[in-house]
Amino acid sequence: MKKLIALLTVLGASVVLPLATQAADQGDMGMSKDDMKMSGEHMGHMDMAKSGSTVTVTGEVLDMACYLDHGASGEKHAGCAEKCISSGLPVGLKSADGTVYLLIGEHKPANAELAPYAAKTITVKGKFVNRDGINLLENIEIVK
Ligand SMILES: [Cu+2]
Repeated sequence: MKKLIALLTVLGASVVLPLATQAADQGDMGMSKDDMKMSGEHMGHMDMAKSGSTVTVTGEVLDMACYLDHGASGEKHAGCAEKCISSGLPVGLKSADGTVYLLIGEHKPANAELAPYAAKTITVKGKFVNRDGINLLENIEIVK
């Protein structure tokens, strides 16, 4: 445990988080043991970001319905993704490290703004939260 905290401190201190504008605070991150295990095994650098911090993430805009159902993403699925997102289905962002985030606005959907970017790569700024293994970026702003 001490070793892990030391590692996180090093990562946080050395801006190894290319996608996060704000690295996690050093030290205990308020995570349970299970969260820690998960970040080590499955998650990229981004996940070192502290829940509640503002981050900037670049990734592909996903239609979560088709992505979760049959892994649909990319160019070939762009048309369907745009339809699905326009219709109000959940929107995601898949970063280069493979981490997927749900995207929402400030207590409202962001689908209308995001639909034109379906299957395209954009950069989004928002408040990062992770609960029960699910990543959320809220109050999002499309940076580019
Ligand atoms: Cu779709």
